[in-house]
Parts: sequence; C-alpha cells; structure tokens
Amino acid sequence: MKLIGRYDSPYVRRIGVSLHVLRLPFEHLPLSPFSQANELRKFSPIGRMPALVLDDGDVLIDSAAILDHLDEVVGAERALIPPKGADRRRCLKVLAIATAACDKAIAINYERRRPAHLVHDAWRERSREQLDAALLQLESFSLSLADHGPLSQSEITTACAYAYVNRVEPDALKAGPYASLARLHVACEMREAFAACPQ
Ligand SMILES: N[C@@H](CCC(=O)N[C@@H](CS)C(=O)NCC(=O)O)C(=O)O
Repeated sequence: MKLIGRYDSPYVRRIGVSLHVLRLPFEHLPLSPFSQANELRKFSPIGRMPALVLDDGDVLIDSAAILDHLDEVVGAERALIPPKGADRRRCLKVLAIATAACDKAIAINYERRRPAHLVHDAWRERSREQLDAALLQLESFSLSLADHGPLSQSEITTACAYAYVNRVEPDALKAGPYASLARLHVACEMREAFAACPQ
C-alpha cells in the first residue's frame, strides 16, 4: 500500500498512525496538494490528501473511507472502530466532532493563504466559534489513554485533531478548559505510532 499526502494534514496523519497501530506495511509518499499538486493529482485527481493506493492498484480517497477499509482488512477483532452497538455509536460521534474541529481549523488556516485584502474576517470568526464548540464537545467525552492500553480510532483522531489545532490555531486551546484533551495529546504523542508520523 502507498499512503499519499503529508502528515501536516490531520487526515493523512490519522491514516499513518492507524497503519502503524495496525502494523500494516506501507510506503509513504508525502506529496503536498499545493506545492506538488500535479504529482498528487496523478493519484488523487481531486487534488486532496490523503489517498491510499492499494496493492491491486485501486485508489481510495477520504480518510473515513480509508479507515473503514483498514478495519475491514484486519477484521473485527483488531478493528480500531468498534463493530457495533453503543460503543460504535459513541466512537462515530467522537470522530464526527473531531473531524469537524479539523475542518474548522483547516478553514481558519486556509484563510491565511489569501492576500490580506481578501481575508474574510467574519468567516474566520465564524469558523473559530465552530472550532471552539467542537473542542468543548470533544472535551466532554473525557477520553483517556491507559499507560500501555491499546489506541482506538477515537483517541487517534482526537489526538491528531488536537495536535493540528495546537499547530495552526493554538489560541483556541488556550481559550478553553481542555485538560483531558491536553492529557490525551501528551499520552498519544509519546506512542511509537504517533512518533512515526510527525506533523
Ligand atoms: N474529508 C476529507 C478531508 C481531506 C482534506 O481536507 N484534505 C486537505 C488537507 S488537510 C487537502 O487535501 N486540501 C487541499 C485541497 O482541498 O485543495 C478526508 O477526511 O480525507
């Protein structure tokens, strides 16, 4: 398998971390959708990362679809998203909120790519309010990681989201009472799978 995209994207990073946690071998091609758009589009014509090239040449895009495939490959026993019931529902809720936080932080970050006179302050503020709401909801799940406990997709995606927000919009984290998210972040970043995918 080939993972296309850079770990400075929380979506690419959650795939890289998951591949490491699941001990699935892969090659990493850290292409940028901006500075290496033409090369990346050979794998992902829409020009977004991540993409996963399977061994039979098929290409998957969108991190949720890729995670679903990886869980299927390893089977229900090792899957990172619980297979059914209340645990699955809770996990999917966490993932929806964590990825919403990513989307809003990305929107804020992309505003910075515009020439100054085209920056839309009202849109940036709206995105920031939505990011704050997502972080508050994420904190309310009180996710934690036992010292040597296994990583599940809830923790992987939440920690990738936190690390991304911490890099591109750190003020959002200073603004809130996010003690359990901060603890999860520290615990996850110490894990081998996270260290193998530096953002
Ligand atoms: N829903 C998608 C989001 C992917 C996404 O937003 N990727 C960003 C990087 S974080 C990207 O490729 N942006 C370039 C672009 O959209 O032009 C997923 O989960 O894979």
